[in-house]
Amino acid sequence: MMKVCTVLFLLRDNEILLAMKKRGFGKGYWNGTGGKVEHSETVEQAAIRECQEEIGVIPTNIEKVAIHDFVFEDKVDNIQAHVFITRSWTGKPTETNEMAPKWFDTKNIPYDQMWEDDIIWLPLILQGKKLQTHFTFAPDGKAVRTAELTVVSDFTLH
Ligand code: 8OG
Repeated sequence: MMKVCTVLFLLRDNEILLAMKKRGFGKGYWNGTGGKVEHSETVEQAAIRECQEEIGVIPTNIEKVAIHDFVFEDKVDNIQAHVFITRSWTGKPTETNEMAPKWFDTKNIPYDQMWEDDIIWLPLILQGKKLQTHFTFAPDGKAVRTAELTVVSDFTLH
């Protein structure tokens, strides 16, 4: 089985909004907002809904910048994560039960408190690239075992 998820980053000037995940999968990591795509919605709708639920912001004009395939050696459920960025939204980032948002300078991203793969791809996203990737993770679900990255001009789903 594959679970389709979203990750969305707000950007302004030279800053990126990260949010500390307070519960669930990825707890204790800084990340974009996001979660599982429900049956009744598109991936884009899910990215917007999750952002609203998790930090009280409604993004406008989201742009897809990556599709990651995350394969977990010990789990039945692999993840396909669709990553978006936006520079426009309404509302002010606010802490909720799920996440605590904070602005970071893009030169000072706390990669040591993020998913281990993020340092491999997020810098490329911040350079304006679009990526399709395939990562495998060790049985602990955290350590990156293999990484394949392709820079794309368009996305293909398989
Ligand atoms: O709904 P749930 O809490 O399970 O969502 C998990 C979130 O974590 C979802 O937004 C996808 C995201 N996520 C992973 N793996 C990774 C990863 O390796 N890097 C980043 N940045 N996000 C990830 O599940």
